[in-house]
Amino acid sequence: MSYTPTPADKFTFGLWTVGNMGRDPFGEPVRQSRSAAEIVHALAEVGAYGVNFHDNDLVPIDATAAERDQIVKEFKQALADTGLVVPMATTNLFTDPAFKDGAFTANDPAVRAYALHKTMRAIDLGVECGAKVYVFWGGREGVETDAAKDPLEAIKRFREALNFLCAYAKDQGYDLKFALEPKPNEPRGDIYLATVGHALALIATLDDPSMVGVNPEVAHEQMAGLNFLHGVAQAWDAGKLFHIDLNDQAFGRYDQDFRFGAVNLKSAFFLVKFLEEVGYAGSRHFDAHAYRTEGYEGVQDFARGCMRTYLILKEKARQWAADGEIQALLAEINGGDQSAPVYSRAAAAELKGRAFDRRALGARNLGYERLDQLTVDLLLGVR
Ligand code: GCO
Ligand code: MN
Ligand code: MN
Repeated sequence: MSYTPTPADKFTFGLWTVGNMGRDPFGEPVRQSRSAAEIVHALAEVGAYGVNFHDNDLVPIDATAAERDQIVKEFKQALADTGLVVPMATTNLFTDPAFKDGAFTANDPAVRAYALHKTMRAIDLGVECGAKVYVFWGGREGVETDAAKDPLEAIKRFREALNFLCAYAKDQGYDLKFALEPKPNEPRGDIYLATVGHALALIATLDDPSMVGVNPEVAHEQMAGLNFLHGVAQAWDAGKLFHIDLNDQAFGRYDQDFRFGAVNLKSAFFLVKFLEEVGYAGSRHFDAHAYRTEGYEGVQDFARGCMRTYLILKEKARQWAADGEIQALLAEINGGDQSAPVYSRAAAAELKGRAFDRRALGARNLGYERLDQLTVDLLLGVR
């Protein structure tokens, strides 16, 4: 097994991830800035399939129309030279001070209007570069104090903005889907639409729910103390897994954005297993950063590592599915007639009248300890 990425793996990175210069709240950048074209070439070298961007990762916020066109031309040339594609694009609605109180949920209607203006232009840019998925991460859509904003009003404003932008994209004839990316906090004290579940509930209330799904991120659900796989499964069940942000994170820490699989290998395994087994066909997007200790050589090590770990775990998932002992245990665990009872008066009466051996049900040894250890053995390479 060489674990060499191919375009079929759909591995993507953001300009902002491999272009990240290592600035943090306590320290200045440790790496030089690189042009979008340089980043595209570096990604092609490590075998990535695609590159995603925020409007201002590519075009500076103050660029003139002529500068914009020149930058886009050079970027497209780099894509053509390397064969990389742009599956996803998004808007930076968080860096500029105008967005210090949020974008779509800001209390100032002029800020909300500016956010729509900026997003429509960023959608145009993304579509021009080939994007089919448009991500909404509401980094500043939140509060430090609930005295400042009515949460009901915030949800209403978010909904109105999404309805407006869905209508815009359709009116332009764009082949585009939207994906909401939930996060519980950072950079705001609390961010609205904190988890995958919150986002799914909002989507159901939109004018056209079919156009909007989610972009769950490993670190974000873990920051909320949640099981990422369960959120992803719920999104998949709802037909809403339009995109996914892969990275890693220790529970209870700051927003670490580590290399995929760097911390919670077992969770990463069950995630990869899930995505591969259900046949998720979207991008595997690594929204993570190299350690601040690294130069650009280390950034490439980081990018290679994300993809390599994914491919190793994919192979482990295949082994798990083909492992006789594991499968025998699973067959035992899932034995019996697993079909759900279909309601009828007769079926309900029969079920109500049925005698159960409650003690026997409670006394069964389920074998989950053995199953989990077999999984651990397999992951550690001794099976
Ligand atoms: C974060 C987010 C962002 C978004 C990006 C694309 O924690 O900063 O994950 O990286 O994914 O803005 O929408
Ligand atoms: Mn994140
Ligand atoms: Mn993300």
